[in-house]
Amino acid sequence: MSMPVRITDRALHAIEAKLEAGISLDLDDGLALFRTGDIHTLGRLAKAAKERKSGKSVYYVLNRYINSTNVCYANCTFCSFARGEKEADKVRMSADEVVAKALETGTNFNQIHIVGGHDPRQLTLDYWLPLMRRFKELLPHVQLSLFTAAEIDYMARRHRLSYDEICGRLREAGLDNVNGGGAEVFSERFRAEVCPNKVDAAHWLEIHETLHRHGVASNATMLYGTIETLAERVEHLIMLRESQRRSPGYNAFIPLAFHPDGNALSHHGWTSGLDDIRMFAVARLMLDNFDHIKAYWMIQGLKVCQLALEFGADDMDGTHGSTDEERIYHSAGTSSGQYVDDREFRRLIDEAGYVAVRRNSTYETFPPDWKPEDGILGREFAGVGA
Ligand code: V47
Repeated sequence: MSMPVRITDRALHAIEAKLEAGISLDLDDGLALFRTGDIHTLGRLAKAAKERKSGKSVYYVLNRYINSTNVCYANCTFCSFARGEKEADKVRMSADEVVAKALETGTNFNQIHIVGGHDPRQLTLDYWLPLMRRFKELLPHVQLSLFTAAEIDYMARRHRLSYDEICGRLREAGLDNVNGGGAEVFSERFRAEVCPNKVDAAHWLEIHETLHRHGVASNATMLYGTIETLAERVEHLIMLRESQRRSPGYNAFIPLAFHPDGNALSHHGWTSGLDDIRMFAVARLMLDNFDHIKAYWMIQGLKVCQLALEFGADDMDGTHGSTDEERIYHSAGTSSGQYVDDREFRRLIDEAGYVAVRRNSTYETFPPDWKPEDGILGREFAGVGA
């Protein structure tokens, strides 16, 4: 005999009815979800929403992750990664070094993920366009997931190009996907205090919408756990949902838990496991037009990310090359290592009762043992506009 489902928070009854009728949730619903003490119902609703989108599939990618420069003058107060030109531990890779790093452990991977600082000597089209073309020649099976909208805004202003022009040039050179960073929290109050020198919310959204019109897919993020209010979190999610309606092309949303070591916001400390889990679930329920909610092991740790699969997440990102040096989260105190084997992703996904599916940046899928010699297979998830 099955047990009746017990909902202890009445607000969740109305939300469940809306979800079943396919009605998007509003600000008050989002606040009720963040505040509910009925974490089990929250998880059940988010898991059901995930399964309506992608059934039993949970995705991972064989990836090369590179931070090509940590020189940055944006001075965001949450950041522990940025270095100035004269600091001894600045890292600025030449194009040859970036290529060598990507190839360090062979060619059997499907994505290169690169983000870096606002570095006047590296963040130029003269550096990036030839490097992107070189990657496409050497590794035609690999998708390029490069930059954030903040970096694209920086390059556009430097070269005095419109967003339309720069997105067109980057697409032509082989850009497949743009990473979700730089979004932080869209609230003007938050940005004025935390990241006043970075692209504002309207321009961040405009860049992503322009990329989508050029056929470049993208991700979106939110940095949570500092000075933002719960209402600002929900408003951020609603702004992303509206942007996806105007110009579809976002694949995944990734909640970025604040890491406090070595930055000016350290006094906010670490996010809690419950806050992390709620963040995944609320994102899944608010973002009804995003296919994927990504739980990135390097950020919340493998254990929380596996639990996130019970709370609406359907993607664990993936491997880094074995010697790669991710710096954004490692300089801010993450205890995740640099490398997790793809067998470990499959084991964790399988143990959670899901089917592990290997993907690339735009969610084209591959058998686990796929190799570049096998040629491109499968297009179950078409990526942009899917
Ligand atoms: O915009 C920086 C964040 C972002 C800290 O698209 C921090 O798959 C927490 O773009 N604590 C850049 N967060 C990283 C990024 C990204 C990350 C993971 C997945 C994807 C994707 C993209 O990193 C920045 C900022 O929001 N960040 N410092 C910190 N101390």
